[in-house]
Amino acid sequence: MERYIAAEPYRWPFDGRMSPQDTALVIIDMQVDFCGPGGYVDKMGYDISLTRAPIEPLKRLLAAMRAKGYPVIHTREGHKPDLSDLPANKRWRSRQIGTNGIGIGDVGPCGRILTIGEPGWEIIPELAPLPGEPVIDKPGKGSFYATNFELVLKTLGIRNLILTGITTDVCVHTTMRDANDRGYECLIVSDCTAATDAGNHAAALKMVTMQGGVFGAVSDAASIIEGLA
Ligand code: C5J
Repeated sequence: MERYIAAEPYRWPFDGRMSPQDTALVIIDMQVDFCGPGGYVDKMGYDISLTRAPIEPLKRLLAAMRAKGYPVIHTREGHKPDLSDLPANKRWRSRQIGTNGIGIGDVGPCGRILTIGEPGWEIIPELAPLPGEPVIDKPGKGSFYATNFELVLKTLGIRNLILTGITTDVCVHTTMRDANDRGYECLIVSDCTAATDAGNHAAALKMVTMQGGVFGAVSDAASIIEGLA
């Protein structure tokens, strides 16, 4: 049986092959540091109401996909406590914005910023992984680089990725672009993603729809939930 999700610029997936055997929900970096009070994004001076906006729609989509037996994969951006996987330029740049020159690896209100094991690095409780759901720890923006993400996808037999999380223009886009080049069929969910700037969010979604869907397609939580029914 073919199954399609209403999406732009084409109904997704391109060939109607979509089931829990080949499709995963990917939730990127829904961590305290990106959407919690006192976290990294808050400390940089951005408005966390933007990065918190996906929480409610994502809770609905997550519940619907779990109920239908679709695999769910979570990611976390973070660095080892010894910072041996933190490039010097990433650390330097992270200290240029916000207060007191504090950046990645430094102590903030939620512990050391983007550092494995710290409170800010944790996934927010509303979207906590269930036992058995893979959690991919990544030192970079993309989910493939220096991780076992692709091994997990191949082991599960996944071809289609439904991409959610934060931020649309950085970690979600980097993952989507890389996945697209590797042959994965990608769907980005407009209300289950967010950026630190509303214009960047809109632009990142628009980019996907160019050239017939250059990186895949764009949909929203309600359309996906309807398509699963
Ligand atoms: C950023 C991310 N923006 N998860 N990380 O630094 O997008």
